[in-house]
Amino acid sequence: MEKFPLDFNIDRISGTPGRYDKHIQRMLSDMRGQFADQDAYQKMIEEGDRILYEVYEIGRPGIAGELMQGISIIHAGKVGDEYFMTKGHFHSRLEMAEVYYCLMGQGMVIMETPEGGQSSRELGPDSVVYIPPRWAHRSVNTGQQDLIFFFVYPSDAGHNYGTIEEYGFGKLVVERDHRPAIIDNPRWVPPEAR
Ligand code: M6P
Ligand code: ZN
Repeated sequence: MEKFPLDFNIDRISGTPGRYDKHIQRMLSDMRGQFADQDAYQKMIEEGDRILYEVYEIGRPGIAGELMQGISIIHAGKVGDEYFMTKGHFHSRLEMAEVYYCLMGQGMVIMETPEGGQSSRELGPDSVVYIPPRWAHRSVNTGQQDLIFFFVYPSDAGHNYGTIEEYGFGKLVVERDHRPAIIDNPRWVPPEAR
């Protein structure tokens, strides 16, 4: 019991948890090939690498029945007209679900099944999104401030980035007329045609 404290607080200003086991920072350079506008990506990289999002993990043993918790912070910005976003993943154990509780900011969760089914939900202060089993998920910051949300998922779910690294998601979230719009990803190939 003592090895894993059972509670923590979240700082309402910074969104960071009072304790965590792992702090992951994902850089623009970690997202090569993920943003549709490759020229805009290249230009941004040349101006200097930067942190796109951060994850604070509160660990538990990676065994059945345990839950992993944490906070994700996606910074505001765009590559071309596409908003900053996470890499996105399926769970290695595909049947495992996840819950997001948004504390601050504005964004979207883009979801996709292995068969190519598409869905999305909005994230805003105090909204909760349930990501059902089998749905890959990527979160996107469509606002001007950090998007900060709490997540919880089975500790043994694992992350599978494979097909998403190759094809991306079927939908992109871009700015159109000063507001977010969901458009088709030209690079995406339906699973049955891969
Ligand atoms: C969410 C959770 C985490 C995930 C993080 C970053 O907070 O789903 O499990 O690690 O987003 O997303 P990704 O792993 O796709 O880069
Ligand atoms: Zn997940």
